Amino acid sequence: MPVERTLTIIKPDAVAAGNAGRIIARLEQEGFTIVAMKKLALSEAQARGFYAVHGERPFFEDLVAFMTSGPIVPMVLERESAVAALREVMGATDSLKAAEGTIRNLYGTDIERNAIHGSDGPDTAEVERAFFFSSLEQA
Ligand code: 3AN
Repeated sequence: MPVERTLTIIKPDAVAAGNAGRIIARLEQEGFTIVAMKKLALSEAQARGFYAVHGERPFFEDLVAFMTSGPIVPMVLERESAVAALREVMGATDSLKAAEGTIRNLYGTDIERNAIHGSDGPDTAEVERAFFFSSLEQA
């Protein structure tokens, strides 16, 4: 099993609710190493850029508004099979359908306010890591 890196974001709902620390602790328990981490607020242009692949979807404007509604905590995580392992611990996109005990089940509200983002594949992970962190920050 290859050691991989992926990108996660603790979203504005989870940061505002004071759940960032609990989510970080859970990720460490699940065997992820935090390679890089910061707290920031996305501008509207940055949020549009990050979610550009969803630009034509009906929920895009709401998604941009939500992701710019408060600070977020992006992190680069490392683990064996990090991309798939993170998707598993996050749970389904819709928090209301996420399996018991997953991060979205525990800390999310619905399909939009779902507490956490995780890259959906190794190629996406590379692009998304570079969006938030320089190569020096991920060394
Ligand atoms: P995931 O984050 O599980 O990879 P994607 O990539 O399909 O899910 O969607 C990106 C983000 O867009 C989701 N995290 C969620 O916040 C939002 N989203 C996806 N589908 C919907 C929807 N039908 N209504 C509102 N927001 C959505």
